[in-house]
Amino acid sequence: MRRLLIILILIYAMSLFSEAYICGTASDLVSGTGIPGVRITVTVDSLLYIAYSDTLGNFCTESFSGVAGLVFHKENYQDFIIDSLNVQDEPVNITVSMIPIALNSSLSGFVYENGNIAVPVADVNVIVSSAGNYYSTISDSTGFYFLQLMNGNYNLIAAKDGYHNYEITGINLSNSNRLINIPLEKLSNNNNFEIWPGDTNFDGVVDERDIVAIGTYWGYSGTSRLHQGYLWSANSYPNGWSIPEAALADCNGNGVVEISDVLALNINWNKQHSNSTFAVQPQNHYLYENFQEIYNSLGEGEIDLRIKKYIKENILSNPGGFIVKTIYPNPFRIGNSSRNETLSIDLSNLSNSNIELELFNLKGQMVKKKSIKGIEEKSGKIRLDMQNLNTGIFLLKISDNHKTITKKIILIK
Ligand SMILES: [Ca+2]
Ligand SMILES: [Ca+2]
Repeated sequence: MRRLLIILILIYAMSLFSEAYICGTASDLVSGTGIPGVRITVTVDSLLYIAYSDTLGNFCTESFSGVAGLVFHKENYQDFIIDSLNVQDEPVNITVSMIPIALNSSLSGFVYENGNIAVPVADVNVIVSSAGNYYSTISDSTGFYFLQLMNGNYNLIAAKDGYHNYEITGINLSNSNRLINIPLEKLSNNNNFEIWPGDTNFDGVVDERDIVAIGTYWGYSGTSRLHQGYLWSANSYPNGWSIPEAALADCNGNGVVEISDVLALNINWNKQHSNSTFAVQPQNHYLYENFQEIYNSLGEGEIDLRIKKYIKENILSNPGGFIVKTIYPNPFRIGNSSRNETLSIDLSNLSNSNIELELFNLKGQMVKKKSIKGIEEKSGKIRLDMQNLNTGIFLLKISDNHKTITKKIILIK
């Protein structure tokens, strides 16, 4: 009894001095969702602790202090092992991505620009096919793509607007993981932009809509322009920007998109040029916080107030932008004339804006286009006529004034 009491006191004393613990999330590398029921075995010296992740994949170990070894184990996943993790006075937060072993091969690599590994290309559609089955993913901000696949022979196509497609045929996967880097080459016409300081969307006039590209590419940097400043004249496009549209947002040409570029809208407000042949849409999804920062830094002058009003009504009131709820049917079956050959795109969280649909084949050629202006409803269905198309993979680009979403559409017989 007395001995038990001493042990209890010892355990209590240890808990007083061992404040640190490890918490975190175990998630599936492919789907990104949390994995419930992962057994986390923690070994510290000769002590052993076991914890399990909850329904969301979150876990916390008991308190301890020292250098721990961790093993994450769950059926149908490769064990995830951390050899040594030093846990002293502070709680440690970790995220582990576990690799499913239900499928036995993977294809991964980096998409980078023109053979230059230092410039990753994000948002590239990587589509692989084998015997009529298609699998796809989109490269992340580091250019990394990952696909878990069955054994077999695959063809790969990487596609992104503004770049030549890249194709590889006959990739053999058999119980092994392949790393294939993809060099993407830019289409040369990206360098044909002229830069008029303030007209960031290149529609020929400086107005409040030009704030969208500045907020979208806030903080982006590239090479500076030959002639810097706000003078209303055509400047040639400087090479060295990973996203060409971001160079247009660098209004003063100092090589970075920041607050001084907003000044170009004030200085050149309502000025026009007739050199625009097309308006440029920002390619990436905008970050709400960037527009909030711009909004907060604007003053009370007439032009500033107009820009603020535009930001408030079109962006801040609509955080996250529009959402594509469903696209139906996809795969789309063609060649049956008794059916109504339209694709139905169900959108929500719309702001009062224009929606543009553009359908591209994998050669980058636009095969269908539809514009709808002045939408007042918050959600709705848009129908796209799909007649006269062949089977294959198509990319549907859905844009409003400040966001673009690209979805893959498969046409089958
Ligand atoms: Ca403009
Ligand atoms: Ca700048």
